Amino acid sequence: MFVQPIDYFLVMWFVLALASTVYVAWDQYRNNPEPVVMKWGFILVTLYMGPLGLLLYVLADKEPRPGEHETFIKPLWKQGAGSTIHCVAGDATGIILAAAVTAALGLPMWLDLIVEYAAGFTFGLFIFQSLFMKSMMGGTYLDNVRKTFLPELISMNFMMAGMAPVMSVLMMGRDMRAMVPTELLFWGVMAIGVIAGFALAYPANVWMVQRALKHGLMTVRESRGNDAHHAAHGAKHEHHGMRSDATVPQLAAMAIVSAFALTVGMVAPANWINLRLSAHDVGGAIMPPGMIMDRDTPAAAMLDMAAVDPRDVVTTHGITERGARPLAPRVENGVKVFDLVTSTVRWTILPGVTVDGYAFNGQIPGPTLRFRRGDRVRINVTNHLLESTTVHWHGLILPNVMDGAAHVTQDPIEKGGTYHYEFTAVQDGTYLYHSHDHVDRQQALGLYGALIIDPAVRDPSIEADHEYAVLLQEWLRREGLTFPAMPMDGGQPNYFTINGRAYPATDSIAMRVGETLKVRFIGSNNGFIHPMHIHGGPFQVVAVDGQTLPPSARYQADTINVGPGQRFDVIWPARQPGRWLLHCHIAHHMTNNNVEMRGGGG
Ligand SMILES: [Cu+2]
Repeated sequence: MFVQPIDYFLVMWFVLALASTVYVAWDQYRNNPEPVVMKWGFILVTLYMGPLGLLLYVLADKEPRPGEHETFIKPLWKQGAGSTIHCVAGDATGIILAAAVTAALGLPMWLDLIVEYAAGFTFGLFIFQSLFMKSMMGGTYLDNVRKTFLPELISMNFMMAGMAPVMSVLMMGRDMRAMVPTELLFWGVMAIGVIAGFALAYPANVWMVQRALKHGLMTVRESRGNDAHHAAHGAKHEHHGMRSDATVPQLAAMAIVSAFALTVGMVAPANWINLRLSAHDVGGAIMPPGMIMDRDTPAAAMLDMAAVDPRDVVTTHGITERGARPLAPRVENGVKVFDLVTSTVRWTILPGVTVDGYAFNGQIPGPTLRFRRGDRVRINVTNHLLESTTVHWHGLILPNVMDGAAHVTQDPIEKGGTYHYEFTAVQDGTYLYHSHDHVDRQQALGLYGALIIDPAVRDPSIEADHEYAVLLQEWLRREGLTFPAMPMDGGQPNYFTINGRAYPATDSIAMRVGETLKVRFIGSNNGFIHPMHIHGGPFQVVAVDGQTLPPSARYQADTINVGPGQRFDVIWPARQPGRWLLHCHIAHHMTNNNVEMRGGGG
């Protein structure tokens, strides 16, 4: 539930709002001499506006000392506030109920706004004004509908002119949990919207009360009997007694301006926000800071770049848990069988720094699968992610249906499903496996691993005393959330890992002078090229993309560009004693969140 700091604030706000509402309700019914409709107006508005509603109540309406209500509520600003309360209570209730229903139905935002306006207006006019006020105003229900139509329209227009842009901008902002009624943030946005609507509707209400178009605050003393109502306006207190002196041009101009404000509030956000999307499309997604989201950004793009929801994490792995651990196959009828299971995990890349990612068998990178050329292998992939996935065996020659390209060679593996990949290894060398469904997102979040196929016949010229595979990845972690890193606005990474760890939490390889080390560089990342460099002299490149180079084609280098999907096997001799670095030569990739730690990072 607590995903962002604002969630703590929201809990505080709603506790205050509930406490304020309970107080206002208690005081209204115990002490305050005013009509039932106003009691409920203040109760609802305090529920929506929290402590601000309470403040308004005690400053403008709560009887300060017995018998003073009549004089206390006389000032025009209080009358205007009462009139606005009245409008907001009805309209906002309609709008909020409609917003919850339209979100549940998954209507696009633009239609949400229209339904909300209609619901707010209907609720305000037909129920809150006409029905509840009938007892106050006298006359028939239809008389009341007719009389209150124009004032209600003007007030509602201004109310929605304030509320609509707040809803559009905040619900479809960076944290789209605001679109989902089961999230506190949704109710927080409603509260801000009501406050904005109140502020915009207030001036018009002051004018309408002044011109006797609307009722403001009133006093009703129960003890004096049913017909002893005392309106605050002295002479205007009798039934049917409201005679407005507003002129037709005044009313027309007010109505036109309110309609213009409404149009701006409803339509203007569509310049910047994709109002065709619905809560079903993108509700709950939290977008990275700096991502460009405009009126054309499709829902799929938002889902692709959205943070992993920390509430989806099923297991947490500390700094002692390693990725890329060798996975021993079991042999069934001569077939080497591996089981891979995907899930959402919290993975530690540095002491105190975790990422929320997608893992095979709870590891980032996934387990290292190693077998021999000529082996028959079967890999059962079970998907426990909340989204579909597949696995592609990068660089392998195999039957098309085993290639793992979602929607191309197979249907994606849905949540809870399993796909059996089976093939015979006809190559040897360094390969990799990775997700091939929403690759942009899933591989960047950790769905990759090393695939090492030993030659059928040993070749001492490509062997070394030590061996180490380097699987590269970029990460974007901000505000406590992990987003898939990608070369796109808002997607730039700020952490870089080798085998799921950033320096100085990376591995060291202990060797003696004269020994050799075979490094298998694997471009398991998918957005950036990393010029990988080893200190202490050149290495020999002996294989490229799994293909062993003939001796005449092997070459010396000390830096090699490892692009996404590429593999290079290099042999590095330890020539001098000491500590020698292996790192990416893009200096920024040697930092952790832009910080160099103990001489490096990443
Ligand atoms: Cu790099």
